[in-house]
Amino acid sequence: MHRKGTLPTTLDLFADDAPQPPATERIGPRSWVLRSFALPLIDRLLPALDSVLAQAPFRHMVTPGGHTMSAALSSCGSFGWITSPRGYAYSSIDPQTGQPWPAMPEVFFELAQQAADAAGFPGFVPDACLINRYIPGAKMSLHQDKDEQAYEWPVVSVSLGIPAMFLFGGLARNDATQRVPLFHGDVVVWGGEDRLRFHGVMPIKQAEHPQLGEQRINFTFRKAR
Ligand code: MD6
Ligand code: FE
Repeated sequence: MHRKGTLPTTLDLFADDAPQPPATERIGPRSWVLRSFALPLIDRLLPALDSVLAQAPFRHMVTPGGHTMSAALSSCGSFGWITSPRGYAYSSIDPQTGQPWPAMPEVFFELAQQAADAAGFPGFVPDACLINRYIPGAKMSLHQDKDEQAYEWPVVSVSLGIPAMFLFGGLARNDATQRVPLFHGDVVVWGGEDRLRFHGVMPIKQAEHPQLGEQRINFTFRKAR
């Protein structure tokens, strides 16, 4: 798309003939990475996130084993994910404020539903959205998402801010893991036979994002009940 007499601009990188990474990558039989899928909604997502966090600020939860998680957590929707000495659970009350969790913003819901639909799970109605914040050095150890009552629905995971290396394993803790780099706007959806696969996040590398600064924000949408 070079026009004679004009300098090439960065827009040329996105010209039709430039090599582009695939927009959708399959990482399991029913698991997909939807590249940049959240970007069309980003101008609505960020203010909605701020308003949720004003009502339910990030906090570092302590696992039943006594470890403080390096990622800070909040939630919105009917149910939030909490830790306690008795284990992990979904609760309709934020233990830090004694109030119900903030409602799930409409734009969050739209994004989760569109992504689930695109990945072959139409009709997804999430009732819980966990919000994780990672600063450089924070990580998430390999785990399964198994505190929900509705495994027939997928998990929809949205990455914003600085990049992460996501680890996607198998149904057994010791199964080999794939490394999947995730960038601002990418959405991962998995369900069906993949729903209980182990996964985690490697320690986040130092970086700065123009809109979000030195942090990665991850939303995971689930149907908890
Ligand atoms: C994260 N995500 O990406 C952590 N769980 O920050 C998760 O633990 C996760 O991304 C279930 C499904 C998708 C996820
Ligand atoms: Fe998880």
